[in-house]
Amino acid sequence: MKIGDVTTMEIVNQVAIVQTDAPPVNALAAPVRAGLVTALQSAIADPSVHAIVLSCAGRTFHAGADITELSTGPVSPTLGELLALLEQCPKPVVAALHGTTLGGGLELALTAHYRIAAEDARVGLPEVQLGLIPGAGGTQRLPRVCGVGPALDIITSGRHVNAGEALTLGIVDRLVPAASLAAAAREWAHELIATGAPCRRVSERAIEGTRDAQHAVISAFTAAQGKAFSRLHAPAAAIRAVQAAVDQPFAAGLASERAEFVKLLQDPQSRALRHLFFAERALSKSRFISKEAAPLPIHRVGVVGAGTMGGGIAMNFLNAGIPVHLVEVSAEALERGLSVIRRNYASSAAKGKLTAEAVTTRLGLLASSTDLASLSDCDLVIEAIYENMDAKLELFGRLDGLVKPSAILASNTSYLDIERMGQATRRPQQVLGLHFFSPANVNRLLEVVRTASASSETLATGLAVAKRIRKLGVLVGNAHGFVGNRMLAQRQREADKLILEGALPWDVDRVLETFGLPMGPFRMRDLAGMDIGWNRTASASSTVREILCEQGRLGQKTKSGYYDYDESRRATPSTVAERIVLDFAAEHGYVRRPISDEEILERCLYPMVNEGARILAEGIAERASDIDMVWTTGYGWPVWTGGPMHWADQVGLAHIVERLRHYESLYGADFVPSEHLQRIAAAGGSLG
Ligand code: T1G
Repeated sequence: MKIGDVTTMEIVNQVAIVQTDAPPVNALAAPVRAGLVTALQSAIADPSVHAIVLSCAGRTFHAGADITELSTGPVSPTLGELLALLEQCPKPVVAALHGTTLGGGLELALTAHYRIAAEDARVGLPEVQLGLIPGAGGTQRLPRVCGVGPALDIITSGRHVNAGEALTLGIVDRLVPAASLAAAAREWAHELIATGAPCRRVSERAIEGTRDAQHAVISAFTAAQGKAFSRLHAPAAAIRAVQAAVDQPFAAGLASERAEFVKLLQDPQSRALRHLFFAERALSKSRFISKEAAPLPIHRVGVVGAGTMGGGIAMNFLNAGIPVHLVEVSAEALERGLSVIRRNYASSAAKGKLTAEAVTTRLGLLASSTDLASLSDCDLVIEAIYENMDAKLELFGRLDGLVKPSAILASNTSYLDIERMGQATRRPQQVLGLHFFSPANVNRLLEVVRTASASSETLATGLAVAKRIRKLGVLVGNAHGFVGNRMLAQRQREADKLILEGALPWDVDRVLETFGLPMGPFRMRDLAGMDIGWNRTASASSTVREILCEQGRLGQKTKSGYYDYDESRRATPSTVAERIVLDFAAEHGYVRRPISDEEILERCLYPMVNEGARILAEGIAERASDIDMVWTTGYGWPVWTGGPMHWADQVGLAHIVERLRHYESLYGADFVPSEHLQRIAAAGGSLG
């Protein structure tokens, strides 16, 4: 019978079967909590009920608290109130877990007296990924079922634990095939009744090991993390909460956990990470893709160009089990490309990341030739040839005549006009950009570039392909540099100017790496290779970068660039590079001056925000949060700031506009605040 909006309860042979049906993931929102409280109260009061089963319909048992509610105040019955009622229930309660039982869902299950799970279920406490810690007893109960060490690992990593490991750790008591979970849970409840089983409360259990041993585990774990958690607040809070579980009685430990949780709830880091949680899920919704648009099935992929990018692109599809045909202009170039792919797989196998048979399977899906016609049966062909528009136009024209009518043609270009490439074919509606980021087989970002002609089906296919090869697909407009590189250019320009005006490359890198970027612009150039886009014949010592290339200082691969590199690629600021910078600045009339870290940061990042505002105003990105996803996923922008646009909103747009105007007065047009940014700032609004 219906107990609440999303809750039903059936009483069958003295067992109350409570089921929640609140798609999409049975999040523990207010109606769900209210239904469970009502059901428990009713079952407790009903003398015909001797045991209770808690279950969910749909794809998963409760996947956590409702994250959307976290930004608003708690609504009664709170999760804490529900779990207190559950904990004190005088009749045995069995939680039947399937799907992904996460966060508050697992905390609810741990408060039940017994736990049975489907063999393919997963459990976890991923709150740290939201900048939080479990706030409903997870840090107190998990150590009591699996010990301090595994609890610290699970809570501070937020990782999912598969059913087998959960059984081994004692998080769940029984595993059954998914199809028989409901029946097995019912039968177990009957068994508990028949055997007079107690209400086994986790809160009443002691944590395994002596107090000293538990402290030793916590100390060792903390030490082992090193700097892994240095910038994030939640993991350290989680460790403190687990420490409280060890040192304090349950009720006091629960209060300590609550205090840590409430503090994190207000923490800007958690707001930023919760922003990114929803930002990622918004990506699949686009006004440019009709809801009826069905992605084209992709059974075979062609890749033209077996260079660094082409080879990496091909690996993504091989890794997803999709056959690839790789084409190059010559046998030598093809062999070079194939050997890089083989070497990458061999390296993964050597590191234990792939088994030998997995490598064999993947390479078995790879065909190659120097003949474009061999792509005739591909459903998707991606060109990854050199960045030359004429060459790409000619290639698209040839491909158009060779591949099947339904095939989609994609370009991996970093900044060229893909609509023009589409117009070189008779199928512009089936042409789009698939802009991979180096290293193509590792970097999770994929800009799916929407041309004016591309159909909904083509765009839907682009996003579906991204998901299938485990990339984060961000739909972007067809403008020079799309989103990521267009904003990156702003930062690179300022970085190059700053080292002539008074800073040195390692000053700029230090400031941006201290901000949280994994690598500053100069260290990044050394890594990628200084000679990308460098023309040896035309090079005329016109920039510091040209001079470094002319002197063979191509970066890490030559053990010298802006930095010098030792055998293990450790970087040291190069006195040679410093001399080149200083001489170049002198020859070009720069009067060097001390430049503050604040100026370096503002001049590198605020123009990026400004460009992001232009990108939004032009519709090249549909949402500010899309830009945040591009930068946090593809460039390592620190997730705890939420991405450049969320971060700008926190810094304050009026302040950013004021600082841009200040730099405009000193350095001119590069700093003119965009119309969009000024308008939002003046209105006291936000980009996101
Ligand atoms: N709250 C609200 N909405 C949620 C949600 C949640 N916990 N989880 C998912 N959704 C929505 C999501 O926004 C999307 O909506 C749809 O469900 C499908 O999600 C006290 C405080 C469960 C593994 O962190 O990891 O408990 O876009 O696309 O790929 O200690 O969702 O369709 O409108 O991701 O199949 C802890 C977060 C919360 C789990 C399913 N729990 N969710 O993945 O689908 S904090 C989590 C996930 C907490 C307590 C604390 C995944 C998933 P829409 P999806 P999926």
